[in-house]
Formats: sequence, C-alpha cells, structure tokens
Amino acid sequence: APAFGQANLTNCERELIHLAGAVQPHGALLVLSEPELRIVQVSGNAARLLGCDVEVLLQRPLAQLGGDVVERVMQLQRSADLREAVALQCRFGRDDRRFDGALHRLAGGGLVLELEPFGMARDDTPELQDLAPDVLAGTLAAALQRFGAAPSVGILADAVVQVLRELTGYDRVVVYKFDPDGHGQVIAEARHPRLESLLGHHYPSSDIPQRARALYLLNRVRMLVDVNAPQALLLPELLPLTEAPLDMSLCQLRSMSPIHLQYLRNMGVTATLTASLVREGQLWGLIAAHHYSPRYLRSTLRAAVDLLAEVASTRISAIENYAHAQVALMVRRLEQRLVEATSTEGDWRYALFRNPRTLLQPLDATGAVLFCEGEVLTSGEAPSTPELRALLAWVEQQPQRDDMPFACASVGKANPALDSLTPTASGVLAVRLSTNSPDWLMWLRKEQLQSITWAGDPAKPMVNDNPLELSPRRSFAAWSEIVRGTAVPWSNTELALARGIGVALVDIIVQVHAVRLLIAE
Ligand code: BLA
Repeated sequence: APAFGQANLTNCERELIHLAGAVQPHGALLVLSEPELRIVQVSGNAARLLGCDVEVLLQRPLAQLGGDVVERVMQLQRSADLREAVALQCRFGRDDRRFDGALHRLAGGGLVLELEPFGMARDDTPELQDLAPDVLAGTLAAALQRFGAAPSVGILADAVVQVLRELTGYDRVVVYKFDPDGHGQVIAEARHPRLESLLGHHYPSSDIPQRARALYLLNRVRMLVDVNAPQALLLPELLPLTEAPLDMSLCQLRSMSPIHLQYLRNMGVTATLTASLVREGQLWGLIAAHHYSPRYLRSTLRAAVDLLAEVASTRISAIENYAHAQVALMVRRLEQRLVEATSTEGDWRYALFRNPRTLLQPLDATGAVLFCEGEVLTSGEAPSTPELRALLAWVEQQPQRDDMPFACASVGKANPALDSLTPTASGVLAVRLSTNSPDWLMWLRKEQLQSITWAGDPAKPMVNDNPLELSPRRSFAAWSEIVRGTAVPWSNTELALARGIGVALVDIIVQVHAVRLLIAE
C-alpha cells in the first residue's frame, strides 16, 4: 500500500491515510509515554503554539512544563478509558496559555494529547466561538426535537443541513447518502445564496476510499481548517515507543490526504467539516460542510456537531426500520385488495394492474410486467412486447435460488442481446408465480442516467489520471461511466417485498383456481 502522500489515482484506494505523520498547523500534538507522562513525539509547530522549543519539549516530563495540563491529563487517565478522544481544557507553559485539548490512548499504550490555542477563531467567526452555554443548549434542544419529529429521511436531512449551517456558519452544508454500492448522492443542501447548488449530484464510490470510510466509523467528526496551510511534521518521524509511524486514526489534527486536498482545491473549497452518519455499524452517509475561506470551529462546537450527527443517525435507523416493518403491512394490504378486486372484477390480473402506483411505488420501480397464461400485461414504462418476451426467455434461463426473486441491475450488460432494453429496463426484479408454466411478475427500473439531475454536460469526457483535474465534474463523469447501463440496485428490503408479493399472488391464484374448479363441478 502506498505511504501517506505517495498515492496516485491508480492506487489511492489503499493510501495509508492514518499514518499521515503530520498535523494541520492550527494545533500541536504531543505523544506521552505512560506512566511517566514523558513527551516522546511532538509536531513541529509545537514550539510556536506552546511557546517553548521542540528540543525543550522532547523527553521532558509533562509535569515540568507548567500550567495545569498535567493535572488535567491525570484526571482523565483516572476517569476515562480513553479509547476514544476525550475533550479537556488546560493551561500550558510558563506563560499559562489556554488550550482546548483532546486526549486518547494508543492501542499499544501511550497517550496522544492534542492542543489548540484558545481564542484562535478567525475574525469572521467570533459569534460562533463565544456562544454562551445556555444559548448553545437551547439551540441543541430545539434541533433534537426537530430531528426526533422528522417523519422521513428527506425531511430529516433538510433539518440537518439547516440546523448545521445555522450553528456552524459554513458556506455550504450537504447530506451525502451512500447507495448499496457505495456511490453517493447529495440529498439535502443548505447554502450561501451566491453558490451553485449541488443538490441531486452523484459521486462514484472511488471518491472516498474504503480505508477512509473505515476510519470515519472510528473518528466521527473531521475538520480541515485551511486546505492551503502547510502541514507540521511529527518529530521524530517514528514513534519511539513502537519504532513505527504514529497511528493517527483517532487524531483530531491529522493532516488529510494530499489527493483529497487537491480535490477540494479544484472545487474551490478552502475548509471543511465532515460528520459521519452511521446505521447499524455501517457508514450510511456524511454531513459535509464546505467553506470558501479558512474556517476553524472550537472543540465545543465540534462536540455539538458530533452529538447532532449521532442523533440524526439514530433517527435515520428508526425511520428506515419503520419502513421495513411497513413492508409486511403493504404486502398484506395488497393481498386484501386483490382478493376484493377479484371477487368484484372477476380477474386478479386486471385488479393488480388497474392502479399502477400500488404496484410500482412500493418497489420504487419505473415499470412492471406480468406474464400469465401466455398474456403480457404492463404498467408504467416498459419495453415492447417482443423485447419483454426476450427478457422472459433470458430470466427463465438464469439459475434461480429457491423461492428468492431474481434480481439484476444491469440486464444489458449481463446479456448484450438485451441491450435495447437499457433505457426502460436496465434493472429487473422477477418473481415466479408458477412452477409448471412461465408465469412471472417483474418489476423494471430504467437506467439511472435517464433520471438524474446535473448542471452542465455530463457527456464531456474527462477521466484521466491527472490529480490536478480531480473535481466533482470529473467525479460525475467517472460515476456516469460506472453506472452506464445500470439501474439503481435492488435492496434486500425490496427483494423481501417482491418475494412477499409473489407468495401472496400465488395464494390468490390457487384460490381462484379452486373456486373455478368448484364452479365447474
Ligand atoms: C475523502 N472524499 C473524501 C471525503 C469526501 C470526499 C466527502 C471525506 C472527507 C472527510 O470526511 O473529511 C468526496 N467531497 C467529496 C465529494 C464531494 C465533496 C464527492 O465535497 C462533492 C461535493 N478522492 C477522489 C479520488 C481519490 C480520492 C479519485 O476523488 C483517490 C483515487 C481520495 N478522498 C480520497 C482520500 C480521502 C478522501 C484519500 C481521505 C481524506 C482523509 O481523510 O485524509
């Protein structure tokens, strides 16, 4: 794997970003041995920020350096397990400078102390940095209530971006949601009126390497203060406790990957704040804030952002779990409606297809087709009947898993002979209704590219290996290439729903046959 800073666009997926070996210059990092609390590694900017030479700091016990820092650290050693970073405030050095700090313990022992000088807020943010505790508490209480009452992910995401922008003052705040393949989409945005909107934009999974995603599960809030600020290297380069590079996974001050920094510069973004949205241990999405000049948020405000992201994550789980529970209910309702309609209209097939929304909406499909007793019925957007028969023949040949629906998000890629179906049926989800005749119900999804929004010309080719050209536009081109000929993938929930509907239909068909037989007798 490429070392930090050595990655290019062909191998950046594996860059060791947690071994950055450097911090952003707005804070100083000290590694302390335990139990002596001796300073064994420092960032090169410590001299300037802490007011004493690096030579003086290295190998010195923290207790000799003045201020109350050593008491604060020892207090946290006693009261917290420090497997996650814990905030502290302290004074350091002979001149008693004040700092916001964070402390955590390394897996192999040793403490990492990060210190940010108090009152280093930029001129444009004083009102935020000095929020009175009761004002902050009031803002948080109102936000928590608003998040808790959001009935859908869309409404929640809108509340999140509005609250976060108001609280932090960044020029743009978005919620970025991942699909099952890890590609992302901007689903909510609050922005300065002079900025162009990014709402609805898509990005390929490769924009955020797997290693970074894993890191963001551990370290939930990241701040980049100034994309152009020179980083401060750690001294010595290797941590003497282990003779290896310092694992910076949990560091607040970690320098970010140069590839990502270039991406941001190309977008014109100077500062970012990002918080993870996590659902059942997986990265569900990100809250991402951009600023077009340097921006620093005090750790108290970052803690507030952390809390809000945590509450939003919990609410997302609740909303999505509720949606899953609704699936069973929907199947039962559909079944009921079909039974009723069959008795009044005589034929369940027409009952099923009379109201397209009933059939399409629960599966987020753009079309549906029923093959039954040689007939073909369609709803929504669907290919021609000969094309559908070709699709049927292909689906019948696919290996079927017992009582599981057949799902494919890229029919034209799986079988080039069906390429002409791509616009309306890139995706197919099929349930078999009979074991002895080719009766199927299928849901269709059009190609993703047919239904997306993007400002500019998505067809413009621009995928090359030059990091200087990394940008959302290039990302979009890359994403377009990846998803060309594919539909939004079918989720497990949707598979379960289709299966439920299939089972219900088979029941109804059996009943109808039984009734017919009775009448015939
Ligand atoms: C990280 N890339 C990221 C992050 C985002 C994006 C949100 C997380 C940053 C954080 O949490 O602080 C992508 N940012 C976007 C996108 C938008 C945005 C899409 O604002 C759109 C508006 N990046 C690439 C490519 C590579 C790459 C091609 O585009 C490598 C081949 C690498 N992205 C990359 C790396 C990181 C990253 C290495 C980790 C940065 C770090 O935490 O050090």
